[in-house]
Amino acid sequence: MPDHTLSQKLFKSAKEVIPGGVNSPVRAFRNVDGDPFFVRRAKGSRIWDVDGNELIDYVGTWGPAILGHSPTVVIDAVTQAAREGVSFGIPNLHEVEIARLIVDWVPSVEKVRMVNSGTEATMTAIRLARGFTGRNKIIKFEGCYHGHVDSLLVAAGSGALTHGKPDSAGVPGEFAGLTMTLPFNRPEAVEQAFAENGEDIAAIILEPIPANAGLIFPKEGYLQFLREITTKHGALLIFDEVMTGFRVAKGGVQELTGVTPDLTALGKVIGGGLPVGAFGGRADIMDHLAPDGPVYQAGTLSGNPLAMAAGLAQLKELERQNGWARLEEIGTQFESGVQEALETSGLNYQFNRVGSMFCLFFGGQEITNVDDVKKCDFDAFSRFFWKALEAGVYFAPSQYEAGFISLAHTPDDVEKTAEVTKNSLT
Ligand code: KE4
Repeated sequence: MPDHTLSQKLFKSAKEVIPGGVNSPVRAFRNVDGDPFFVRRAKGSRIWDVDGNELIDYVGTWGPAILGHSPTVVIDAVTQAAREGVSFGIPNLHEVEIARLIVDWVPSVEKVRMVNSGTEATMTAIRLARGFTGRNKIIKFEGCYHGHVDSLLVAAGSGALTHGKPDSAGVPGEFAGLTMTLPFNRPEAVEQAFAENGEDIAAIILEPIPANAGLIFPKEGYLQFLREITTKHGALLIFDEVMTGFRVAKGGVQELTGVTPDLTALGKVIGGGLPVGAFGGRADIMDHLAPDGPVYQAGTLSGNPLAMAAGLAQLKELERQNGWARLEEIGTQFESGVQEALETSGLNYQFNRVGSMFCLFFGGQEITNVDDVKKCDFDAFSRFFWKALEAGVYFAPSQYEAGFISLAHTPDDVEKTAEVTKNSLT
């Protein structure tokens, strides 16, 4: 059994001064009924905890580490930028460069604004949709997580789902009442919502490939259906690509599927590991933002030069390496290893993967939305998680999270992971 003495000491101390001992709930390992380890450092596909245990990491700081941890190009870019100034609060060239890159890469984005988290991105996209349409109601889907935005912490995924509290305390009923939460992959539910509320609905927001209730695929034609019904009723379609943006393809899900939203929220990969989010879309909508338009949004550290330099370095390196093709290669090897492990175990668990994002569902049922995920065997998941961790492989500590492969994961890493998976399945 790996030694976790120092992690345990740190966690005890952390809980005295930080709620739950963590700065984000999912890190508390509650879904796997255990205590978290504390990290000392991370490089490439590996992390080392404070007790010296080395782990192959498939969480990748929840998505940003697409090149692997602490990529040299990012460290060099941030170091160079820091020498010229760590924060300005004044327009700077990095902001223009990353905005142009996003506009070039993401099909639906004509203008973009940088913020500091995915939550800020989705929160502002919602406000902008309401300001642009003059309507108040929003549709979201059960199990989709869009950050801790008051109006979207209704039947949310990720940590909210992990902790069995998909509706947060502290969100007034008046806020939640403006959010309709529907089952994903059920067009009839959306048709009914528009039939009953049509002209009051400002927007639909969704993760086009939900990855906060595991990894769930939209049924054939579903995204196009959402595009058509929102257009028909004068509502906006918002893709929350904080997780999928720049990861599943250069232009995200909207490039993969050809379905073009009106607004897109971005985050994670875009910051190279530093705090960055962004939202963008049609220029006629984005021009409603202050200082030109009536919808207010602001941020002291928005466009921070270090964060912009990190994001630019990461995105350019991803393109230079033709990262998406390589991630597909590594992902394919990873998937065949998992499928072989499942065959050996005789378990008919469901394995979903798109590029470098994956989820192993501990159940044989078809997975079409979060209701199906809730039928998984969470005890079996927890046993698997701990056995894999003890064997040196760190998967996301919740059945409701996706896993991430990076360009730093080697064929040997993937081969070892397949072996560990085979030995950890029970
Ligand atoms: P942040 O505010 O955490 O940067 O982004 C919120 C967010 C928005 N949209 C999607 C699709 C997201 O996945 C997220 C955040 N993802 C979680 C992991 N499932 C972050 C991990 C955490 O909460 O600690």
